[in-house]
Amino acid sequence: MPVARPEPQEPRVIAHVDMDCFYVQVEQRRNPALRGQPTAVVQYNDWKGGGLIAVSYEARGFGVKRSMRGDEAKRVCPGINLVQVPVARGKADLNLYRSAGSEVVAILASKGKCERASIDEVYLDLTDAAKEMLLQAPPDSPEEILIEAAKSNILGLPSDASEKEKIVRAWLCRPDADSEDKLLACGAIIVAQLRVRVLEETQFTCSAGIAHNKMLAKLVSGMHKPAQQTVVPSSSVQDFLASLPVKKMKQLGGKLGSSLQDDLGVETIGDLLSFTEEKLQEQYGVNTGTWLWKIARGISGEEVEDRLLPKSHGCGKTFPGPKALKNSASVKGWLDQLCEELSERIQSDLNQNKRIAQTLTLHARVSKENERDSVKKFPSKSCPLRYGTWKIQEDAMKLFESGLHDFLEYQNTGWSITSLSVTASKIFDIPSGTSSILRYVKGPSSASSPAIPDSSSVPEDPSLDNNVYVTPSNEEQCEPSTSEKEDGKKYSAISAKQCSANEAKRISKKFPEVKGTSSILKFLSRGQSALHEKRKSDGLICSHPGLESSLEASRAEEHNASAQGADRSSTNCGAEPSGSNAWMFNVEDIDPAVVEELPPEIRREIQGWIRPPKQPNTKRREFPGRKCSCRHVCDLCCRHVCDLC
Ligand code: TTP
Repeated sequence: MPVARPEPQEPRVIAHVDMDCFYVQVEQRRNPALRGQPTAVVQYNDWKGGGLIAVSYEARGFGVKRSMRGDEAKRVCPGINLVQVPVARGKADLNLYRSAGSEVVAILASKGKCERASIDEVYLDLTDAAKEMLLQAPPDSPEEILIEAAKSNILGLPSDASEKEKIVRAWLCRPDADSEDKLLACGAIIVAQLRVRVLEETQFTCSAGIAHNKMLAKLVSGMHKPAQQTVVPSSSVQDFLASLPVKKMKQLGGKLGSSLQDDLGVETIGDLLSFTEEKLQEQYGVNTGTWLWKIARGISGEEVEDRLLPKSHGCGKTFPGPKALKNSASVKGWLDQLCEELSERIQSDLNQNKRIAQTLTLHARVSKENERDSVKKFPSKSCPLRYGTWKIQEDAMKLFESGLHDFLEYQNTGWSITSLSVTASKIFDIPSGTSSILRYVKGPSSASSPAIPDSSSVPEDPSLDNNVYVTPSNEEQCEPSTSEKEDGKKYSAISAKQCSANEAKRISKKFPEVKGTSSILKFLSRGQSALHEKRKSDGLICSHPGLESSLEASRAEEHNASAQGADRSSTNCGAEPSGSNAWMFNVEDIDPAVVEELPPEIRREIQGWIRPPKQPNTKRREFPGRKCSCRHVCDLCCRHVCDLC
């Protein structure tokens, strides 16, 4: 649910940069013969020529659209080149595109705070860079303006004038401009410079929006594609929003947007101006009401996050129609493959970025035989993440079994799975001074590397204890079997035989109590409790049974739920269980960018959870004649009727 954030005191310069037909450009760089040709990238599933996921602008000129399949695209544009997405483990392998995106991010991040918003999108906070330019080398001569900046589209200026470029040059150098516009002009020049660098260094073109906030920058970045940028001066915000259809706004594409249309007759963002803040709050709650009132005026306080790396990693696969999985063996086969990929990705994140993921979540789309229209969803399940491919595979399978148990409610019926995914979330930077732990969680073979060790197996942090642990000199030597402390006392890392159930229990129970633990354990334990407290206060906690108790706990919960006549939500959110081995995860830990990579059905479900949290709303309201049947997380608890339906 949208939240109105406080506005910054000072004007900011924010850019949203979006690559043009990104996967196509990556393929064109791999095969330059495709440059300038109508080209599309198609899914690995080649039914009817495969679904198009990226379409070049040349192909778009022939009427080819992303919604088409390859066969249809060929009918519309016989000369089209169809390139298949690389495949690994029987599913799309996006690594090529991910690393191409990282190349671009590395360049863009050189000028200010940079938030990687998806595989091919980035937000930049260029306020400091723009201020510096204004102080050191303000644009004062139209002739000296970089050509790419002179080609900017500036809202409010005539866009089709024959002398557009001249007008833009003059606007960028206006001596009588107010300070906001001067900063924006500097921002436009900086973005143009960055886009030129991206082209020179990666061969990719991109488009951008430059405005005083994220919302406006994002709204205009795709306005003039490909390879162009659009600037939103404050003076043109009202005109721009007046005609902007509500559904174009990021958070208004779904039920809130439909409610605005159906219940208030609002078609454009500008239409919202006729409602007072109180009226909007009365209708949609304090937070959403204020947020709507502000966006109608182009106000948004959302900050650019300093984040170049994803908040989570996810791997998913869909099994449409006859490909649906109907038995545990086939689920295990696919889960093993998904987990193998996930394991490789978190291992490489650990090795390269010194980041550690803490939560493993399994999502699935399941229907019961003969009950295809049932609204009951498969409950997503989470547990502490243990490093090592086979451990992730084992835990994921247990999560699946636990979810299936809840889903089937003791019925002895057949089922069929149309999508599966695993996500590693709650990723933390490993604090400095904990390098020895890295030796434990990484290893030459991820399949043999251990879980995050428990307190009994982790070397003490030298900074905290006199028992100095000598870090092994290379990875091979520190295979996680048995190591010896200087005092001769042996300790072992978690052995392959130790089961996941104990792991869940140990991590959630022991961390806070461990004396003289390594700093990573302290860090993790601190992170846990801080997050827990925060989520409790936010009313955001989603409780997921630890592995050991998942079946028992879910049975008990189920019993409770049925006793209360409550509908268990698909996110398994609910009152915090009293069991000490409960494991908490926050849907906010899942990166929206990663969600984009998941199968569409799962994506929709998760996107329902990861809307920004809403503070408790004291004014409860109802839409007459409507009953909630959705699975939104409401602002009081997960079993209440949600605010939007
Ligand atoms: P987009 O940025 O949505 O689109 P695009 O870059 O292809 O084209 P545009 O110039 O209009 O921005 O998506 C980025 C990449 O993400 C896209 O190249 C392919 C991939 N993608 C999918 O795999 N599935 C999808 O449903 C979408 C929308 C994109």
